[in-house]
Amino acid sequence: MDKKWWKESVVYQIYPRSFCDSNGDGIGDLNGITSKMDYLKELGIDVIWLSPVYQSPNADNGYDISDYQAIMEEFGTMEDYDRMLASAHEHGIKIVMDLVVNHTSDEHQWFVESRSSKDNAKRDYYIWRDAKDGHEPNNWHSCFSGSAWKYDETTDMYYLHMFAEKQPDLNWDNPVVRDDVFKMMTWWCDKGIDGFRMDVISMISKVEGLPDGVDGNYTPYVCNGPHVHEYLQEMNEKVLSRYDLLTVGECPAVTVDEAKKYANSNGTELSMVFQFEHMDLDGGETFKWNERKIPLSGLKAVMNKWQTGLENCGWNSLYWCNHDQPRMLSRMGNDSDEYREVSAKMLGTALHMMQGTPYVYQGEELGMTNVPFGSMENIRDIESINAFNELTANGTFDEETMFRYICYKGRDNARTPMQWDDSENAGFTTGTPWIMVNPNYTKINAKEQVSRKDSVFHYYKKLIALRHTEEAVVYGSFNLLMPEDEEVFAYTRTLGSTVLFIACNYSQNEAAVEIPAELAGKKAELLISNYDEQGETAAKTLRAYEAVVWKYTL
Ligand code: TEU
Ligand code: CA
Repeated sequence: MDKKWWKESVVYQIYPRSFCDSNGDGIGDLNGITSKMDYLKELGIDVIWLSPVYQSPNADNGYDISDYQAIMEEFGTMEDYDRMLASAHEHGIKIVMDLVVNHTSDEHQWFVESRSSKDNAKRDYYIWRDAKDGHEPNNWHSCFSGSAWKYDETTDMYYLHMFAEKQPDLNWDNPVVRDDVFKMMTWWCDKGIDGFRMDVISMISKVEGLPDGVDGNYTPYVCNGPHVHEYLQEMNEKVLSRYDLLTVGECPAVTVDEAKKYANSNGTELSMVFQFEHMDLDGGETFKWNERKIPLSGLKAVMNKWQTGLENCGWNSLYWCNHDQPRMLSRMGNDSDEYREVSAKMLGTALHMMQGTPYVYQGEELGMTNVPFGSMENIRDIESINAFNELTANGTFDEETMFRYICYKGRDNARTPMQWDDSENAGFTTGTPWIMVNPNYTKINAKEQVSRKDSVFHYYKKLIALRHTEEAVVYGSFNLLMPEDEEVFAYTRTLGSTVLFIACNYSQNEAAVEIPAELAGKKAELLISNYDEQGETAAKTLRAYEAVVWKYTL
């Protein structure tokens, strides 16, 4: 298998608004990130994925960009950015920028011009259509509730927005748009950045004619569209291939077969994709709002499909959470005082020992949990707010139920401030935070965890280090064990004569594991475990949320 630095790396995602506030305005910023570089170095990560820091009116916290070559005022200046980049590089940490080019803000100069008249030179930068029989051009739903079309009085036409009204979709079929995007990307690459995370990049090519979907479902006409690979190959040829980058495409509705193209090992498109199938197991894509847990057998089946499906022909990304998902611990583990740490370590083990590039979302390394929001007044996320309004108005849920679902699945769970210490506002800000702090910061915070050797932080540090010291963790082939079992997630990773045996108990009960025959009774080295006492060889039962990694040399 081709060796690449980005296959051997662990990425840490920073959501800048909530990471660290350096000037007391309640909003995280670039100088705040720079001040935490030593912390990230100690954790041992290789790459930072920075959620958007560009100029933005913040309808969707920076995923609505009004100038790609300027920094959001609240976050600082371009000088602050350059200092952060230099500091990261001095620490041996790379920076991957979030590239949001399926859409811009409606306040971007391109859109301001585009909407001004039908014959404006930038008119075709966006997707404009006439009304159809007096209503929207088609029946597509927006990801953020309501129709995906917005009527614009100036020219008596509609524009397409797959997300919020303030996020008009760019028209990628226009070669001038592509060139402008590529120029902007080149400008960032020349600054010395190390890659791009590409927001909803699977959605940039829409099926011609924009046909109605069943019940308004746009997926077949928007995701993995007719020209998406052609456009990415063009991007690769004109920009990406000229630098040494980590590129990861966020790809709603991607299948393994599609991923083999996006992340092909010839390197003609991207390094890897974010797939969603495992996140959708509790209802995600079809219907997000519920209180379901992700079931283990389903999770294993999906992970197995991706692990084996991309082996030797692509590359996986690995994640349990990000800024769009609730906290993994509350969704897949156990966030009670008794099991929080042990289950956080178990989930980390299950993820980090698979093949692919792991992503750690800020606070995951501390075992941060979902948030007791109390009321809708504390919710900031446009997706949650719009969904609340739509689904309570149309009678799908009563307000209480919908609010409960938002507390369980809403994106704000991941967006409350990073918990640095037990001082006021968790040490995130000296001012008033833009979103509430999780009250559990007094017991869950970085300061305490860094000072305690058996913390989740130190466990993650060890997991990350294993990727750098054990080649089999990076390049070993994956083999799922016990596929039907509802309690144990076990697999092996094999590289040459090395076999890693990974067993994780996803449940609170004691659970039996089957040790593969070729390993049974053999001497092995324990690489990591979330329980203190371990025997000489792999045990046949796992305690509550126990995780072990044994290394065999055959
Ligand atoms: O998310 C795209 C996406 O697929 C989301 O709709 C996601 O499924 C949803 O938020 C889960 O509830 C990206 C960004 O990661 C997200 O933060 C942005 O809001 C969105 O694109 C628009 O740019
Ligand atoms: Ca600030």
